[in-house]
Amino acid sequence: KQKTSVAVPSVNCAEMQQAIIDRLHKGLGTDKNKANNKAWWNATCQAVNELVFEKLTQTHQNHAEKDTRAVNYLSLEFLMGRLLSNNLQNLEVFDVTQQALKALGKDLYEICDEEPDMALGNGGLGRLAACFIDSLATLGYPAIGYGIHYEHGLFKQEFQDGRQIERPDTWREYGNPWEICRPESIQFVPLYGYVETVYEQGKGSRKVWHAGQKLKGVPWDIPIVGYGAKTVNILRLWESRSHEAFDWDVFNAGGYVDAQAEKSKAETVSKVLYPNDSTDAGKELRLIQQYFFCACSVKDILRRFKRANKEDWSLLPEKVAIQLNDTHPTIAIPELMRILIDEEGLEWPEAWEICQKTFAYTNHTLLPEALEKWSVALFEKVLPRHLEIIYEINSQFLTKVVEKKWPGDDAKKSKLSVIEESQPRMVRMANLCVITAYKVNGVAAVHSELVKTDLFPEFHELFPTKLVNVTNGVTPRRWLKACNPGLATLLDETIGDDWVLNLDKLKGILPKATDSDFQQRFMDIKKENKMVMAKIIKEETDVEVSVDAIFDVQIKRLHEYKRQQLNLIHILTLYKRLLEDPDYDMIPRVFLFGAKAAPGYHMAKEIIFALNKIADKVNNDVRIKDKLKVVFLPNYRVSLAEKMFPAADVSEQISTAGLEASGTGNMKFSLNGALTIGTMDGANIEMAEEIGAEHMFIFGLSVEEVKALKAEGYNPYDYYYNNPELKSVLDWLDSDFFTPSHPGLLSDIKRSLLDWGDEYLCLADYESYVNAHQAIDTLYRDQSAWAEKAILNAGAMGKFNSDRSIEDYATKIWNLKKFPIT
Ligand code: 26Q
Repeated sequence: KQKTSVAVPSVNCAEMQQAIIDRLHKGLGTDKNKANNKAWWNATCQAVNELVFEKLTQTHQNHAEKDTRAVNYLSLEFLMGRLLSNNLQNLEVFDVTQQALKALGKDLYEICDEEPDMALGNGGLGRLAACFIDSLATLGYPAIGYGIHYEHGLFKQEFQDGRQIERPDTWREYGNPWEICRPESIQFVPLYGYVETVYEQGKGSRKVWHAGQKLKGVPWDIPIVGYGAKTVNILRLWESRSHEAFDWDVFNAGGYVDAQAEKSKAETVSKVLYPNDSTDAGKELRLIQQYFFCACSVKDILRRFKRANKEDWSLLPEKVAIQLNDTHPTIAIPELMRILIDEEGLEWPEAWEICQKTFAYTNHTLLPEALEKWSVALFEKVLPRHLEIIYEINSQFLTKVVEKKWPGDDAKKSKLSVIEESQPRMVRMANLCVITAYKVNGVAAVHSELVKTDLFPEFHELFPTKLVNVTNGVTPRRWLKACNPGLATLLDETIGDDWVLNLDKLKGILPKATDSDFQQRFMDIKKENKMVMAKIIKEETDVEVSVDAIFDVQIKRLHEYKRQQLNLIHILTLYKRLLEDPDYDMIPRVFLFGAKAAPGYHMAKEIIFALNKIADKVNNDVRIKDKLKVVFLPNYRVSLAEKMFPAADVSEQISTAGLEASGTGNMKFSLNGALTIGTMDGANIEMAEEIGAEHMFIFGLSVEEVKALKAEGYNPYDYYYNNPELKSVLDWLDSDFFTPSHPGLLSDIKRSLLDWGDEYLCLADYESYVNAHQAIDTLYRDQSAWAEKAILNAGAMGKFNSDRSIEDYATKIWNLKKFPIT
């Protein structure tokens, strides 16, 4: 097939060589004989930047000139991973650069491995934001990502005697070639203090917030190169510094030391990413982080708007869409109200109308404990004026909207109120979002339905067109083309190379699913990827694994609802069978895990510990003849994920039905030719629609069955006593078999599954999970049948690409038009 892509490399090999050498000399003050790989990496990045900055300026000028409508994506997290290989891909200069470096005696893959991950996110939500800004740039939409320039991203994970230890992440320790500081766009952010009501003759009153502290926000821009490199958007990350002039008052009052203390306090605001991927109860610093970056971003948006539109505020909703990535940036709503009313002098009704037309909100969770709440007292202390505004929004909503619909119904009012009348009183951020936003979306079809029926049913009655669905997707540039060059090349040769921009083209391989030549090539690529992985496993954990084994992979944050513990008890089941019958007939399996636990999440850490202890035992047990291996790779992160997805045979997507909003790893696995063992949850359901459920290993209770079982009263002991194999495996955890001379170290896992109620129904799904694994074993014995299904999986992933998600947002929510760069 011919090449269908449009762009030609903007540089040739000789020019790229020269550019890299130049950057070594002029940018880094070294030369090719002295430079280490880090320096080569840095020089290569700088050479790439010369291509990027040109397009960045072009894009910026185009957008500014035409004052186009743009979307502003506000997110506390952008889990970018590495940028060099991605930028090379998107600029379509990867091959040229590889040749250039080769001529200089360097290997591009090794150079790329020098880059520290930009881990400014926890997991799914943060990685989704990163995929979305890639797609926005690729599709040519005017967009800015706004976030925090954390000095330390998500902690680095190490294991000590099987237990997780957290170490600080230092991605920026020696600078970062991708970011540009923009001191010309700094902003100042007030905090604390009190609100004064100022009465003016004939004009009524106005509010003045006298802040007790002010922070300086310094923007760092990361260029986001779209594939084909026509549009280069930016990710703008705010770093907090002290507001010198403000602190000088302290200084001049003789408080030199106090002023220094103020300075380091200000700098803590952007110091570290909170490592929880569900709410971290009420930490003041987290609220300040949220307000700090929202205030900087809203001011930045308004500055740009004013430059083009003077003060015609009614135009704001036409020019600006603000997307809130979960409730974390909700404070942007009262902040916009505050600026419009207190600083720009608008009346409440007009300001409120503008806000309602500007904000949209994405919900990512149904877990009740993950719905964000802040105590009223904390709000009053940190953001007194915002609390007043929230009270006013709430009071108007309750009297004008809820009272109209349900007159005299106080129960409805207290349920829908932004203020929860608990002890202490709390501000419910999700309610504020749903009341204000013109659209609210869930992230997969089933999740969006549950948002309507279970999470916000009354809001759905009040605003029947507000709640919509946009199913998540992943960028095929990073998650196929860059991470799996073998498969990408096979696709290029089979269906042409424009699948990268139009993933529906993958359908083109479906007719090849039964073609034995194609099957062979597909499986050979998988085997090569497994060999790369096996080498990493050996280096990282000293465990030897065979690439003839099934690589069965579960990689995601550690959470009880994601049910790594169900995987664990299945592993114990196989191990027990092997010990009882050394000839037990099974295809060798390698169970691979990668997961970080929130540092304060006890049970998650216990599960990591247990898996590591089981791994020690299993991997060193000669009796089972290498039929079983368990590997927990430390420090799971984007760059490691890029090596694991392409090497997987089996994808574990086993959350309790109704609890995983979407999942996005599930898509990456399938795209790279792994088969899914999964529940009917999140996007798994839509994947089954696209692939055909018969080509997946679906097991377990459905959402409806989960509800029914919980309603009738679930008792895990019923399953324990009725299934002797399950009972023996759970009892095993009480022994000292896995923790010699320390019985009971793994008992909490058993207790959580029995005495503490097994909230996530592991025992209810156990039997059907074990059977699904049996079916995997059976299918794998027929390599051709396996290959056929793997191909059918990859070929059906067209829908799950983030370009489609972004087109959905653009049409259903943002009303955004593409903007061709000239
Ligand atoms: C909130 C308050 C205080 C501290 C931390 C947090 C916090 C941080 C991160 C709460 C939640 C998160 C992250 C949530 C998340 O990643 N959700 C996942 O989003 C994915 C993208 O939509 C979905 O695919 C997953 O199903 C969902 O779990």
